[in-house]
Amino acid sequence: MGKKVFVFLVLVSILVLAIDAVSVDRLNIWPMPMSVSHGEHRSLYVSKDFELKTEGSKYNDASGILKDGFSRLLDVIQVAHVIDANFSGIDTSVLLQGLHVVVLTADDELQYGIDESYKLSVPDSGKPVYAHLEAQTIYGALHGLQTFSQLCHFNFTLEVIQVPRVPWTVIDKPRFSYRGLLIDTSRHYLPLPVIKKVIDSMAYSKLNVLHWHIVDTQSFPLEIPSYPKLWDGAYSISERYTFADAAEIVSYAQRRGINVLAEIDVPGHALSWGIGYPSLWPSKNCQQPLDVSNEFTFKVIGGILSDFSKVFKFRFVHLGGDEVDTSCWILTPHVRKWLTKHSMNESQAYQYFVLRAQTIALSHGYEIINWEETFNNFGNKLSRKTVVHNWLGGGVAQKVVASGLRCIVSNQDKWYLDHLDVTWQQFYMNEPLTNITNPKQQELVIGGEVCMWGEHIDGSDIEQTIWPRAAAAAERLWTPYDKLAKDPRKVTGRLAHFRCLLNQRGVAAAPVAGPGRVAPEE
Ligand code: CP6
Repeated sequence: MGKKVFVFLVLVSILVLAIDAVSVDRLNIWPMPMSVSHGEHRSLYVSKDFELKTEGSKYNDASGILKDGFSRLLDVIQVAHVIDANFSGIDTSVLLQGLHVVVLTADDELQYGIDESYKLSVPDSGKPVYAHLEAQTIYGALHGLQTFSQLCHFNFTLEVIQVPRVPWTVIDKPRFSYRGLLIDTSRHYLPLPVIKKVIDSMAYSKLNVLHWHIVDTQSFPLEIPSYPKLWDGAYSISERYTFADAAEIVSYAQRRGINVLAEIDVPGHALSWGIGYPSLWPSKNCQQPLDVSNEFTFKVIGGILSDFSKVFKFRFVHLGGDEVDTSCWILTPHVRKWLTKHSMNESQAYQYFVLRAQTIALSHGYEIINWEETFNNFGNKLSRKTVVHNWLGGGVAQKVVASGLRCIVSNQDKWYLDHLDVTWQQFYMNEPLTNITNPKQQELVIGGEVCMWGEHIDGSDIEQTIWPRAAAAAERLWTPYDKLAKDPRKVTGRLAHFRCLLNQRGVAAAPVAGPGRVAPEE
């Protein structure tokens, strides 16, 4: 590169910087980190040979999680598009040569409550210049890579990727350990590539639990090796997941720092179980709830949970327990007889069922998540290892934590993605600790989850139904309370930017605002 060209480049950079000063004026990081500081006037340019260094890490990356994460980073910041940039003549002090990642924990076990913190810095000088990322765990480091990707901007004039406003220091960790998204593969089958894409997009907004509502009344798409006729309840032979598919999803998610929470919703929401094993139905006319009087019911639950424990390594399993209508139990003669023999009424039988399922899950090493009706009906009987999953509107979280149990928040009027009329602003403003002031009780709210129930969506529109609203909740769950906007209008522009980022990365996120562009003051 000649001297003239270089001078021209510098002039153009100054111009671009002037434009940037206006257009990159706000911090476009989503979710907002705990602490961010940056410079004003200087940019670095990402070298086309941008490399990963790992000296000093205890973590040896035998599984390649970091290497793959770094390679995805290069993809999303579109390093490959910098085909014309020939930096050979340029001062290397403005070139970012790579990222030095130090991970302090050797193992790569992903589990509830692991350390997800990271510290990211991009200096404004050095010879050569490296960005630094330090994390306790590989999964904290992956969050740091996501943040770094959001500091990178494609500069259309220079056709380079730049990190504006160096130096950067980001210190970050999540507010809540459980940041979930529910998908429902019973109401509509979701092909594996669709699920994987949902997992990719979760990682962009630092969500960390994929709650897989696998089966329900409408279909049973998953192969269960112990009871191979269960997936006779699938819609068709092509709308099924093999057990190996499930393992593949778990591994795909784990490599992106995302836990998979498997659910079997019992005793209601389980009609499809009886397609392959009709004796799970109380009778032909009473196909749910599952037959509480039949020992086979609990053998099947035991078989499923035993199989689950081989692939779903998350500490929790979800046992549902919601919307149980027991009325046809008493209309079924052999069930009624059984109830009389055991001196149980219907609601006692519901309790017996849920508690027995809990005991089976505990015997396979799981802690349990149950929908809130179980707490509302017999909260004091639930295992102390239960996490109560809120969804109704009654503000149950307050009561759950007062009773000493843990809670996950998903109120249907605020965090149900299938409610299309709920805006991203309402998602953003849903505060999990509403009316919970005691710090000990606050700790029992382990997080929250947005729910993409599948009655009215499938692979064709799941992305734009989830995004950008799930991202609004993701910030609520990640960012420290005092850094959250009190008025969602303050974050419209930044969310619009994140939504655009999702679009660039191939995720069909819907628009954030109404017609036209987002006003600069928003
Ligand atoms: N399926 C299951 C559902 C719902 C629940 N459980 C649900 C209920 C009401 C609304 C949306 C979803 N479709 N198994 C409740 C937890 Cl509005």
